Amino acid sequence: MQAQDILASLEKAVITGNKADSIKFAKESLDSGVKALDAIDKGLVKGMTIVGDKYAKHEYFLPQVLLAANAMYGGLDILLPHIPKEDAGKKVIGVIGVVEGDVHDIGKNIVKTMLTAAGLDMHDFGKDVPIENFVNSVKGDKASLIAMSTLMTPTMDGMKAVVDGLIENGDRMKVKIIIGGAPTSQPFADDIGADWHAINAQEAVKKVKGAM
Ligand code: B12
Repeated sequence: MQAQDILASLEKAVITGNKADSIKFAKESLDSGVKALDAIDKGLVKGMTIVGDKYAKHEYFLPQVLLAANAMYGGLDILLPHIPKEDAGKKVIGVIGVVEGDVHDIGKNIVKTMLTAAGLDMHDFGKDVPIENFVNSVKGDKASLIAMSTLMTPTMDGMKAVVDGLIENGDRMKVKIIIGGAPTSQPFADDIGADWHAINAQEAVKKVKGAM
């Protein structure tokens, strides 16, 4: 099978919510020398973007989206361990999580893996993370990077609450803050006093590695 066909099969596996195929073609992509990151970006993520569009147009409903997410995770479980890792000597400690009220964690998990592969020591707080867990991470986890994700508009304010909490407890200047997820942007990051916004995991690595 050609690389192009494998990527198209991964995309289709997510769109149709077929976890078995997602796993099968993820393995096939590795066997055929397709880079894990390409299989994720040009296969699985592409499929999930189409699922998102269909959901927005009411062509898909939550059960289909759940099946698609499940299929996406099937492929990710195979591919993420194959992202090449850098050995970065003394490690920067980072914490990452999805802000309170939001359970969308697929993108966060990709960003976590990419930052880990880039040599950071990432502590994963998971999803629906209380504000104070992020705020206390500088003292508790010795974090010098906080990465926050949200895909929902109503939960964006949680990011500002984290920045405000860090200012209040005197830790804001000890930590860099990067945010991401579809409703966020660099102007929003500037507005709430975060350091960076990144559109995807690759850009997150570039911004963090460039500065830290
Ligand atoms: C899959 C999905 C679900 C799954 C989530 C499964 C899971 N484990 O994550 C399920 C079915 C559970 C779900 C539930 C809901 N969902 Co939903 N969901 C989606 C969908 C279709 C895809 C999201 C996704 O995984 N994309 C693929 C990943 C790889 O992309 P990504 O998350 O954007 O991540 C990339 C970048 O954003 C960035 N990034 C992400 N995080 C971070 C963090 C940092 C630090 C950085 C630097 C970068 C970064 O890098 C990532 C990788 O490159 C989106 C539609 C869409 N177009 O996004 C709706 C969407 C996000 N959902 C939506 C809604 C409304 C809901 C529900 C409220 C629905 C309901 N009525 O119950 C619930 C949420 C419940 C809750 N409290 O959280 C809305 C949000 C609208 C809004 N703006 O507020 C969307 C946009 C759909 C829509 N058009 O209405 N959903």
